[in-house]
Amino acid sequence: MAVPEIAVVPRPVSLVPSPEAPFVVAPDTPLLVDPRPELITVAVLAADLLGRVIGDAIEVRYGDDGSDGAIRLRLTEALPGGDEAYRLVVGPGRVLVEARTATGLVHGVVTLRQLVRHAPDGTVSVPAVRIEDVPRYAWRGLSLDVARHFFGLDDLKLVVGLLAHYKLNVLHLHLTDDQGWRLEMPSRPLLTARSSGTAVGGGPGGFLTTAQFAELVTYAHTRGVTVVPEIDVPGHVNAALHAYGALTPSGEPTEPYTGIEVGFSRLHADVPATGPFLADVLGDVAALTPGDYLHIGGDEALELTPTEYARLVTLASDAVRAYGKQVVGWQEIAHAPVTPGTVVQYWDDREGARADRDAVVAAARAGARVLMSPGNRTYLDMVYDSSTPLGQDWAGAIELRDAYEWEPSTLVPGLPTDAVVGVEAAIWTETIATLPELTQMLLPRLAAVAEVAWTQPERRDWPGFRARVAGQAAFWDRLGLSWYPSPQVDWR
Ligand code: TNX
Repeated sequence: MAVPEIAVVPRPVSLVPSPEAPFVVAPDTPLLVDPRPELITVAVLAADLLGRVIGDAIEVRYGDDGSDGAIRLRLTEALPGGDEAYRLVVGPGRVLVEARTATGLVHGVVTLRQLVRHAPDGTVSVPAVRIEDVPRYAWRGLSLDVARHFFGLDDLKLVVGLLAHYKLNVLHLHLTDDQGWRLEMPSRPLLTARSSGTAVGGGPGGFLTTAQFAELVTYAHTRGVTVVPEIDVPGHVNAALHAYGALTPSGEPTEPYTGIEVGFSRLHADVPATGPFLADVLGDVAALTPGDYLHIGGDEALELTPTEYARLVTLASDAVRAYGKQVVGWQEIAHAPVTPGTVVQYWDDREGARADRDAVVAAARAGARVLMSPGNRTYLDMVYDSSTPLGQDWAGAIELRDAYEWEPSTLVPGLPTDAVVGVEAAIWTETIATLPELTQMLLPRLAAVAEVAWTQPERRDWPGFRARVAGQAAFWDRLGLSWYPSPQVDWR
């Protein structure tokens, strides 16, 4: 099956090809915008994104002289849908991208970028089309574990670019775990001084300075992506216990950990240093984060009694809210008291976790929102099949079709449909140490999860996705990215 002439991923709400001639991109095709501050940033980004795919610099011009042959970005209130909606109209004489916000315009530019064609004679063109689009879910993310193996600012920027290309809007960073602490904490300098130089298997580790984190947040924001930092407590804390011995009952720091077991480390509710530690690190992270959400982890704290677990999750959640942020936590936090608005991230869909499932439904009925990250669909560190050299398989093998063909709203029986806030893929990095390894696991499955999150269920179908995603290979190749040529797709 050939790639359709117009192949957008994720699939838009409405896409009507026009019989008109395509828009031909000339070396001097300008990008026109009103000189409003919020538009200048998006125009510069658009010129960069389009310029790179077109293979020529695109000049931004402020104001609109009404001339033919231009690409226009325009803010308008007269568009159905919310802040992320956009409309893209391409005809022989013009390209018009309209949205209510800069983020909507970024989505439109990304769609435009996916439509660019290179003819053998060197002509660059965009087929005539009219596209109206708006996301299904407000939260469309990727959770990336930079604790087991560290990925630095340049790698993270590349990941943000991929997220934006598939209209994903959250980069959830798993910044702390047993093996390392990856974000400089002004109030607790020993966390990175003592616990950033380790990683799984004895790798070099590393950490983001506060300045690098701020740079990443801005870079992401420009591309419509919000960074949601995770400080994982009360389990997964060996890096903290190694840096600050006062957090252990004996007062002695623990040894560094470079293995891949989970569930053995823990905070202690009755250790006096615990409360101030949580207040300090969550305060630091809140101060560094303009976004509304902080993730407190809460997963796999296997050594705690339910009562002590609830005490510690409540302590962390109260601190997050005191700093003006909303709480996100893995599904286990549903066993602790959950305040309305809290986002519970559903991940373990196995038989053994049915008690969590019931607790998640109860929390949602009490006002929590649920983020869907089922391990057997969206955990992109799972192998593709038994021949995949990297990854784990505790949640099963996930081929491309498995990542695509599932429905978030009916996954958890009894969950109110409107409790689902979105879909987030996750990639844990116990077995993944380099950027090529990372993108090999992300691509093509990230595109599948993005379509689950963005596209209405009645517009999704596997044969259609299978044909359209084949067109993405040229883009990954142009960026020099390593990706997995799933045998389920005819990549040609
Ligand atoms: C489970 S999913 C974990 C992580 C591991 C991952 C490996 C979750 C909330 N916890 O600690 O890295 O499995 O796939």
